[in-house]
Amino acid sequence: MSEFTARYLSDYTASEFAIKTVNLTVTLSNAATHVSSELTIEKLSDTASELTLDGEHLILKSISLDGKTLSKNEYMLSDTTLVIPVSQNQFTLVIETEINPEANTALEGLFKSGDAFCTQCEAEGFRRITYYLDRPDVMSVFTTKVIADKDAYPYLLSNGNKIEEGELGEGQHYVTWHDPFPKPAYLFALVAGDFDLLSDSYQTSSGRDVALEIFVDKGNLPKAEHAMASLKHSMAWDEKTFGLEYDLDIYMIVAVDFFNMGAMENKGLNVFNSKYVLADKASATDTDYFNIEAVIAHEYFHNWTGNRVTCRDWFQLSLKEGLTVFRDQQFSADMHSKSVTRIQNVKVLRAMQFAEDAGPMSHPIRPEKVMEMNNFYTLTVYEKGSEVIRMIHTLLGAEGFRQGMDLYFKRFDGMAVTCDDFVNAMADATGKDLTLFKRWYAQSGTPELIVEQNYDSVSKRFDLNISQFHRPSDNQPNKHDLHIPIRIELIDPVTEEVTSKLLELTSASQSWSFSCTHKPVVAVLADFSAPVKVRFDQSNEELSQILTLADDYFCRWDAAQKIMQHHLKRLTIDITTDIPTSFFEMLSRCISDIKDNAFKALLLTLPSFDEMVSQIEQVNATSLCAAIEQLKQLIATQLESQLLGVYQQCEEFQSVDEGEQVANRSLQNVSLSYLSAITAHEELTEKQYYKANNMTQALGALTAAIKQNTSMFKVLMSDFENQWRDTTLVMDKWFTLSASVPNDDIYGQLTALMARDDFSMNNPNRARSLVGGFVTQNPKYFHCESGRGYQFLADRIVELNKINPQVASRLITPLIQFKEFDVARQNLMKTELQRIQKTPELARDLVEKLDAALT
Ligand code: B3K
Ligand code: ZN
Repeated sequence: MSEFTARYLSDYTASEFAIKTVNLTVTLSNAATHVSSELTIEKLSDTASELTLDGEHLILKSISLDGKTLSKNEYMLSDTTLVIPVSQNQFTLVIETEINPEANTALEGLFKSGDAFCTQCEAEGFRRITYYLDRPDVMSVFTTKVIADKDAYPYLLSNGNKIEEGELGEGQHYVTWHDPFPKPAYLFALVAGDFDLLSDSYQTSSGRDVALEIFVDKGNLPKAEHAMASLKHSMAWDEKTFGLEYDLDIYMIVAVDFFNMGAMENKGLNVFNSKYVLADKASATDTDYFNIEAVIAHEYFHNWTGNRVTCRDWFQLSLKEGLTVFRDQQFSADMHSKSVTRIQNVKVLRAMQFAEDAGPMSHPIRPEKVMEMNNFYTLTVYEKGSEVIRMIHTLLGAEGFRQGMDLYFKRFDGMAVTCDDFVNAMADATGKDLTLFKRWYAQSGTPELIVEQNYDSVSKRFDLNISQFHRPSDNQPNKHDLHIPIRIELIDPVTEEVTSKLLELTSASQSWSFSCTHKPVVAVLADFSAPVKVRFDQSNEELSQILTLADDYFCRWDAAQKIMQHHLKRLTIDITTDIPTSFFEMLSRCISDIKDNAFKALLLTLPSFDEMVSQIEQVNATSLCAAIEQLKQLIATQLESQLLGVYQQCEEFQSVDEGEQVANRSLQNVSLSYLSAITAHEELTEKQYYKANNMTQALGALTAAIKQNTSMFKVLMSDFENQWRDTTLVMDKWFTLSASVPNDDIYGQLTALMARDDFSMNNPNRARSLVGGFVTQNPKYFHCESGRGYQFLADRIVELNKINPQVASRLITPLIQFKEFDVARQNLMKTELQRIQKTPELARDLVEKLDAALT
C-alpha cells in the first residue's frame, strides 16, 4: 500500500480562515532564499481553533502571531503542514522561511532556469515558497517586495503594478509590486534575471493604455515579435467576441528555458516555456508559429476565465481549462482556417484523449478522486473539457452562449466557483434545460453512437435511428445516457443538395424521420459536434460521396480517413492484401479537384500510428507500422506522376499571403513524404533541405530523409547540427529527429545522444525531445518485440523520478496504456511498470499512475 492518500471532491469543505492580505519579502539567493510572509487573517468559523497551513521543502526560521514570536511548543510542524492554535478572530501572522531554488529540479515553487529565478505555483507550488492556505478558494491581495543583486538580476518582477523600487547596500536592489485583484496563491509569480525586453502597448476598447512587455534571453529580441503580435490580436479578439477587456496597467510575459509545461497564466506576469514565445522564419516551423499564437492567446484568455473567475477547488479545473481551450480554439479558427483548425483539434482528441479515456487513468472532466493534482492537467480536462463547452455553444448558438458568458461574469467576477455554477449561468441566461447535459462533467469514457438508417422508396421516408452506448469502466461500472448534440447533413446524391440538421439525443435510443426525394447519404457528426465514436456501417461508396458532396469539411476529411483506416486495418492483418483501384482513384480526384491546399494536405495525410491504435483492439504494433508504410508506398507508386506534379507546383508557388504560403508548405511536405518512398525521387529531399529558407521546409526534408537513405540523412543531420548547435529550441528538434530513426542501432544511438554535453535530463524540453520523441515518433522501435523500447523508457522514468516527477509522470503515459496492444506487448510493458514500482522513494505522481495501471 502506498503512503499517499487520495482526496475526494465529495469531501470539499469551505476554508475556516480567510487571508485578507499577503505581504511578501523575498530576498533571492541561489541556495538560501529568504522569504518573509506577513498574512492578515480572519477566522470565518466560530468553532475553528487551529489554523493548518500547507508547506513543503521549507526551512522554518520563525513565526510570530500579532507581534509575539512563537516558541516551538506553540505550533506543530510536519513535512507538509504547520498547525497553529488560534483564538483570535483577526490576527497577523509573520512567517520566515528559507528555501533552496538551486536544488529545485522539480521546477515547482521557486527555481532557477539558467541564470534567472522564476516560479511555478499551479497547482500546489506556492507551499514550496512559504506556509500558506494553498487552495484556490482562498483569495488574497498580494504585495511582493523582491530583493536581489542588481548586476545579476536587473529585472525583478511580480504580479500587478510596480509601486516602489530602490537601491540597497552591497549591490542589492529591490522592487515592490502590488496586485489589487485578490487571487489564489497558484497565480502568484516572481521572476528575477537579466533579459532583453520587447516593449509595446495596447489601447483597450474603453481607451485605457496597457504596457505590454516580453522578456527574453539576451540576443533573442527579434524572436519575440510574433508573440507580441499574437498578444495584441488576442486582446482585440476577446474584446470583440466576449466584450472582455484587460484590467491591469501592465501585462508581462517572461520566456524561460526550464519549464514543466507550455506556459502559466499568473496574474499580469505570465511565465512561458521559451518554445511558446521565440520564433523567426529560419528557426521555427509554421506549426510553431501557430502554437505560439494559440498559447499566448490561451494564457491571455485565462485573465477572465481562470483569474477573475477562478476554481473553487482543483476538481473544478476544467471550469477554467476546458473553457479557455475552447476560447483559444475559437480564436485560432477565426485567425486561420475554421475547418483546418477544427480538424487539427479533432486529430489530437482522437489520437490522445480517446486513449487516455480508455486507459487506467480515465476520469471525468471533473475528476472525483485525486492523489497528485499535477496528474490531472490532462487531455481529458483540457481537450474533452473544451468539447463539452463547444457542445454547450452548439446547443445554445453563438448568441445564447454569449448571453451565458455575460451572466457568468456578472454573477461570479472575483469569486472561486464550480463547473455547475458555469452550466447554471448558461441555462439561466437562455432558458435551455441543461440538467441532463451536466452528466458530461461526471462521466468518464468515450461514448459510442450506433447509427442505423432506412429508406422507404415508396413513401420517400428516410428513418435515422441513433442509440448511445457507454462502455463500463473499472471506476464507473454503471454509466448513464447523456445529452448529445449531433449535427448531420442529408445529402441528396442526385441533386447534390445538402440539408443540415441539429439532432439532440437525450435518451438511450431515438429515431428521426425525414422526407427525401432520393435515398440520402448521411454525414453524421458535422463539425465533430460531440466527442464520441460513431459506429455506422457506411459503404466506401457512401463515404466517397460524403467526401465530395458534404458541406462540412470535417465530414469530408473524416470520410476519407475512414476509408484509409479501413484499408490500414486490412493491411495490418495481411500486408499483402489488395487495395482496390477505386481507392487510388478517390485520392487522385482529391488531388486534382480540391483547391484549398491546407485542406488537401490534411486529406492526403494517412491516419497516424496513434490515431490507428484507438481503432484496433489489441493491436500488433509492428504490423501496424508495416501497414502504414505499405499504404504510403502504394499511394506513392500509384499516384507518382500526380504527386510529383503537386510537388513541383508547390515548389514554384509564390504568394504574398502568409496563410497561402503556410498551406503550400504543408502540401509540399505531405507530397514529399510520399515521393520520398520512391528511390528515384530521393534527390528531392536533399534539394529541398539545401534550398529551404525556413524551418518548415528544412524539417519536412529531414523527416522525409529519416526513412530514406541513411547516409544522406546523416549528412543532412550533421549539416543541421552545425548550423543550429547554439539554438536550444532547434537542437530540441534535432534530438527528436535523431531519436526517430527507425534503425536497428537506435538503442545505441539513444545512449550516445544522452551522453552528449548538450543533453540533460534536468531540462524538461530536452528530456521530452529525446525520450518523448523516441516514444511517439519511433513506434516501430518503441514497441519492438524485444521489449528494449519499453525498457529504455522505464529507465528514464526511474531517473526522472528523482529529478522531476511531473515530467516523469507525463512520459509514462504510453506504458500505462498497455491494454491497447497485443498480449505479448502488454506483458512486456507490465514488467517494466512493475520494475518502476519497486523504485525507492517513488514520487506520488508515479505512485498514482502505477496503482491505477497495475491494480
Ligand atoms: N494553468 C497552467 C497549467 C498548470 C499545470 C500545473 N501542473 C497552464 C495553462 O493551462 O494555461
Ligand atoms: Zn490553461
